[in-house]
Amino acid sequence: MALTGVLRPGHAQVRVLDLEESVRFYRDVLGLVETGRDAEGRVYFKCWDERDHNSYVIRQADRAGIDFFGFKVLDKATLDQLDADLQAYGLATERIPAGEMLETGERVRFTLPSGHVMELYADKTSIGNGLAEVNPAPWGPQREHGIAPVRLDHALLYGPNVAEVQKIFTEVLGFYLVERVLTPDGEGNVAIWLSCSHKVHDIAFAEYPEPGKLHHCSFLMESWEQVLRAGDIMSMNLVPVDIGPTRHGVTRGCTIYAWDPSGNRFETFMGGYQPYPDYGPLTWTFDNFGQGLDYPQRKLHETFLTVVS
Ligand code: M3P
Ligand code: FE
Repeated sequence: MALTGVLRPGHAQVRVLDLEESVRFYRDVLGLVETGRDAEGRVYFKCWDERDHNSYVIRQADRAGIDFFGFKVLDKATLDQLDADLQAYGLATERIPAGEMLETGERVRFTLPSGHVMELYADKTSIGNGLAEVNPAPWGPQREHGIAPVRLDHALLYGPNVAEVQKIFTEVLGFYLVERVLTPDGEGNVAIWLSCSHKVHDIAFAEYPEPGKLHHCSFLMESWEQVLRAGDIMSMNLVPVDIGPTRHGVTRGCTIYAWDPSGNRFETFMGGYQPYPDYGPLTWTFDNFGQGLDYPQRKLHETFLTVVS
């Protein structure tokens, strides 16, 4: 098997200002599947075609933003090895016991120099996608409720020390650099897109003075038509849209950025290409950042640089 180590983005825990309003938004407008609530009051969701119990967890708080972002790794031996590797690299790690999140095994938690809390875990209960495992239908009723993305695809996080973050992902966690936007002097990167798979990004970072900020969590749609339909559903529900529908030059992803009721940006997205680890990174110069963000309009939208949660 070629896919080992870190498999994929597994979960994000995001803060919301009004829990029940947010549940209605994520369940009925974004069309996630509610899978549970815990004693702390957190509400758990998954996308319809994900099999593990949860991928997006919300918690009520007095400010929006992201608590942590977690990656699923192949197995327990991989988890222990990556924990040791992170410590050998000089990062402090912490073990969160199994069951602290519903249906989720032990997690290894660490904080990046960008201020973001990351987690690795090997186990989360598979509850399936509602379709049979023998002679399955291609989709079921859950795909028809709200926007209904197929999976949590990636996140873009804003914070300081992106060069150090890149080293941790590429030298310890087995990711590779897919694309980057250079600083105006061309000496460093203002933003990086990293993959642990055949996807164009599993996580991305942009340089920003304040640590630990969320730019967006991204949800995968199956087609451009489904992205446009997502835009229709956003407008029917008066969801504030930030950018799009359009195409990013970076990653070639077709996108809409919009905000949840608490001001957490999310993305409905499809497309891109399929990179391999032996491809060198694609580079965007700072003067083409606008094309990187919004290829048709060639516009470096102000909100992209300044609005985070
Ligand atoms: C993405 C994404 C740039 C933004 C690109 C964004 C270059 O690829 O998935 O959100 O500004
Ligand atoms: Fe994105």
